[in-house]
Amino acid sequence: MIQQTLVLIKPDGLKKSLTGNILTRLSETRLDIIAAKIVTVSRKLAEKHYCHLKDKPFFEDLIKYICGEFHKKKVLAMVYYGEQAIGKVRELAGLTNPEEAESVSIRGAYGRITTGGVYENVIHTSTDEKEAEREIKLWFEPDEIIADIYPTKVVKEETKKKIWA
Ligand code: IDP
Ligand code: MG
Repeated sequence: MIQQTLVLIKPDGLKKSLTGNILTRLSETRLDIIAAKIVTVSRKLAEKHYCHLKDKPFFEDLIKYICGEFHKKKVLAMVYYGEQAIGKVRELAGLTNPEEAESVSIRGAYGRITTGGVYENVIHTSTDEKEAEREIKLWFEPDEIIADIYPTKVVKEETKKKIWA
């Protein structure tokens, strides 16, 4: 089954200069990158992304973590596309808890649990097709993705936007 999945290299991954290593590991999957950008994560985007965890005791620290308060204020957001994309990337990423993740997985190799209890696990990947769709639509506009993965429509925009001067 052809799928797409959202992949984020989180602020700790960028701070620790792990981007190259992580992309090399991800290239083992032979999946295609169909979108990529560097994003400074707003609190609003972070809260929407992690809305399923809003009642957890670690939620506030998680929001600070993904917004880059503990590292650099940026993440690398990408969409990977191809056969069984979700499972392949999840498998390479490893378990959520970096101490339980296999040591050869990305999270097992590079993640840590802080003394404050945040799982700094360097990468996010979608869990299933429903989550992937919600997350990809949250992080990317249709024009930023080079494949037609979900239906789109054309609307006339009245809002102001910045262009090159
Ligand atoms: P996932 O990233 O493996 O899909 P989720 O349950 O969706 O795991 O959690 C999102 C993120 O929240 C995790 O990647 C991790 O950074 C953080 N997190 C999840 N569970 C815990 C926990 O029990 N303690 C601290 N941080 C957690
Ligand atoms: Mg998740």
